[in-house]
Amino acid sequence: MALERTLSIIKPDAVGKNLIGAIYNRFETAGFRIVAAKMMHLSTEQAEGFYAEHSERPFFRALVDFMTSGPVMVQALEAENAVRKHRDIMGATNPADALAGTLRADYAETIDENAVHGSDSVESAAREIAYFFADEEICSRTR
Ligand code: RTP
Ligand code: MG
Repeated sequence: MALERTLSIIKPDAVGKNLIGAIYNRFETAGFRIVAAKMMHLSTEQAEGFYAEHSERPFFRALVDFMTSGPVMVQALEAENAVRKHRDIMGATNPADALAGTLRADYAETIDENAVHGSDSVESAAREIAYFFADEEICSRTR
């Protein structure tokens, strides 16, 4: 099976709760390699551009306000089946629906502030990784 990459964001609530290390440990224990990473405080324009697909949804303003409320940790993760595997360890969008042992069940309280983002398809992953990282910033062990 081919290696895949996904774009992961530790959101401002989880960064604020000092959970970067705990969440990185989950990624590494699950078999991901962190191949690029940066801490950022997103501008309104960066957050709006990242979540452009949701621009007509009623929660868009709140989502942008939350994502710009503090620093985030952005990483590209590499593994077999990375997109699916990362969605599985994140858990459902609403932490109330997330399976026990997932990041959102363990570290988030509400659907609006749900600790982590993960790409939802291989195509989104490619677009989202390119949104934050130049090719030369990705330190893949595979090349
Ligand atoms: P994400 O993009 O952040 O990884 O989350 P997701 O795929 O699980 O959920 P998505 O549908 O892409 O929604 C993006 C973020 O918007 C907020 N949201 N609120 N109130 C609502 O019904 C609602 N639906 C979505 C969530 O914070 C979600 O993470
Ligand atoms: Mg999404």
